[in-house]
Amino acid sequence: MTGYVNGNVEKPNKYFDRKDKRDFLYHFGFGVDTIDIPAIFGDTKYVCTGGSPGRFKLYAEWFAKETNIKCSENLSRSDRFVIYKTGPVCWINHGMGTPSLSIMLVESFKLMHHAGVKNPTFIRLGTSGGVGVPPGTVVVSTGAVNSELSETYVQVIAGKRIERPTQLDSTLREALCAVGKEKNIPVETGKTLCADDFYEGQMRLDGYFCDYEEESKFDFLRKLNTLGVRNIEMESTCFASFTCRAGFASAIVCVTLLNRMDGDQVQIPKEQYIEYEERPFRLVTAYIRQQTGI
Ligand code: R2B
Ligand code: URA
Repeated sequence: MTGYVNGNVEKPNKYFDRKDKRDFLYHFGFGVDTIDIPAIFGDTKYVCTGGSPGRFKLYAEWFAKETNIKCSENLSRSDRFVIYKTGPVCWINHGMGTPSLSIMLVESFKLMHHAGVKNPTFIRLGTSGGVGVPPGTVVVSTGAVNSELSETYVQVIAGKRIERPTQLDSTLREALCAVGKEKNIPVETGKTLCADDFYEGQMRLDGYFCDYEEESKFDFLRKLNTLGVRNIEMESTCFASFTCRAGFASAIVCVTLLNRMDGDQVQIPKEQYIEYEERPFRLVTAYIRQQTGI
């Protein structure tokens, strides 16, 4: 666990913070020299993230309305990610899959560093497929499992496999679960499988390709369930590993859109979909408001 800290922002890279080369966050479209990062982001306490740009705009607007705090314009100057700020909460989408998420996290960590934020909490609010839990369940992850079913995030650097731990903060998880109970939101805890794709990687039968049989799909889902996996998404190992490595408390709160034991297609009436999407938001917002008093 060398290089892992708890509490303060670690500055792991001696190259990016040089006086002669002022840092530019390419996928956010701004840098140290183009905007006043400490003035805009210096009071951040929470970075809430999830896949879809539209959902994160909506979450920021809902939060602003609920707390009577002004919602910023989209602060991103690139079309890769959106960034909204409502007081101490930054809302940034991360796209789909770990490569996209990893870019967003690295630039967010650098953003927090340049802003002088010492101890931000990162929370992923996402969607997922349930493994033996009813649709609409909010799974607060106890750990993240990769596509080879090991609790590590694998990075390949200079042609070498590097395995990093995927720990999440248990205090934060317990606090979130307590809020969920209080708010009557159906919450479960369990491991989350981080798949490398949506179709074959999650053993769906509705992809374009499928060279396995239906029984193998169910064998796999049952195996996952036995291992304590309660949902499947596509970012958890990277999210857990990066935040843990930087020493930031983090949690993954994903609503299940379907029970994969019952099917593969995600086909939910719009109203129902919006209500499901609201659940992680309601839970996380209540937690943040409880912690900050806003
Ligand atoms: C959940 O939903 C997306 C795929 O539909 C992916 O980003 C994920 O983790
Ligand atoms: N996201 C996923 O990755 N899988 C699902 O089944 C639903 C949402």
